[in-house]
Amino acid sequence: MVKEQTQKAFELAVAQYATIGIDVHKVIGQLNSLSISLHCWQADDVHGFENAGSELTGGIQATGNYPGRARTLNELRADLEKVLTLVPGTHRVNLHAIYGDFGGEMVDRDQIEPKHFQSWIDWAKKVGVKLDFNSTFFSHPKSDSGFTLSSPDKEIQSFWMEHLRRCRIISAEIGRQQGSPCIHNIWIPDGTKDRTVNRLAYRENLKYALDTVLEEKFNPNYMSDCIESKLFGIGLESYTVGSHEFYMGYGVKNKMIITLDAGHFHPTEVISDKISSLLLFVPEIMLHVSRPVRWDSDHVVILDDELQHIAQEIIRANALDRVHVGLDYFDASINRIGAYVVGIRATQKAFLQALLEPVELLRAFESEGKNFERMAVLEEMKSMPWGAVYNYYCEQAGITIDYVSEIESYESSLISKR
Ligand code: RNT
Ligand code: ZN
Repeated sequence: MVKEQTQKAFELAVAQYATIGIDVHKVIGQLNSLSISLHCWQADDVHGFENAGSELTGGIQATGNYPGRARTLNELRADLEKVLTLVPGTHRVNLHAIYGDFGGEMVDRDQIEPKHFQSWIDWAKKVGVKLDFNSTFFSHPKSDSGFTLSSPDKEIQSFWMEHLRRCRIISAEIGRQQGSPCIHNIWIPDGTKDRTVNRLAYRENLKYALDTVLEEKFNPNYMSDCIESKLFGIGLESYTVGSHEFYMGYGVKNKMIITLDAGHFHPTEVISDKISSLLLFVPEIMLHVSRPVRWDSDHVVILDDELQHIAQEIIRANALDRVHVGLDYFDASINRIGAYVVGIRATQKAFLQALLEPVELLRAFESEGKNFERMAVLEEMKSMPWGAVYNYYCEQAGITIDYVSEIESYESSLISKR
């Protein structure tokens, strides 16, 4: 139900955007078609359900010990369902291999099968979301050496190749059943703490492992792989096998989806500027929208400049259909449902603002050399009433804009009892 106040503010906004040639109703339709892939791992600080005590490794860290993390499949699904009631739109859920339904058994990474994810597929259908997938190359004794697919130890390397092989089969089965391609992300933590004299050798190993496993082809209507680079991990500061150059080369050569994680570059380097380049050379891009604070800290996404630039670059490149938008952060220091909702809302707001931009007008200024005019309009856009549009978008979809108190009551009635 749209409140009177929301409706009034919206109507004023529609009129104001009309003066710069923007059709707000059309924009709402475009925004509504943006499915954001929600990372299941924010709900439980990247623990997964393999065996209760497993420690998070691989150079990533969830800091904080806010009470109430999801400890079981049911708790995690309940949390995700709650999140989905608090944001407009139809979204996706991004699983990791360690989140399988293993029924209390120890199923090792080289043993997982589609049947371990059938209850997720059924759940997703019931809840009305599509699933994406990730191989899990961390938090396992066989990754403790710092190497997985790039390992010089043939036994370790084949173990992880088998994991990758199975994850692709699982992804394809998910995609087949859900009638939408499951995007399967490959990120490995491989690297070294100190300087290595074998930079080339590990990369050759990684290339060999990927070449071998990816030789098996799947129906693109069922699944597509994407590859995610990184700068460094905690304890792996000096060398990362899967660097940006490695995967950019690999992705361009093999026409693969490249994953850009906002936290995986130098502190002043931004992914927003990479989008228009990559789009010329790879078929699609997967985004891991994250917020690095000095390092790949995986803070909750907020509506900051870089998020706005990312959305603007995609919209200005008219590439919404070639970019998969996923979230990737894990803040264990605050209410985890709230962390999801704030990040999703921020992402939607960034895209909304980008869609409301009078890009043709701005381009006309630019081609005439009217750079002051371009700057002025860009500045004025920042205080246009896009917030009124977002509130209307929520309420007309039956979503409350008072999500804070909703989350507080979910916390006091459910989460606090965990
Ligand atoms: C790690 C990568 C990776 C993970 C998830 C859990 O630096 O960003 O995407 O965050 O797979
Ligand atoms: Zn990531």
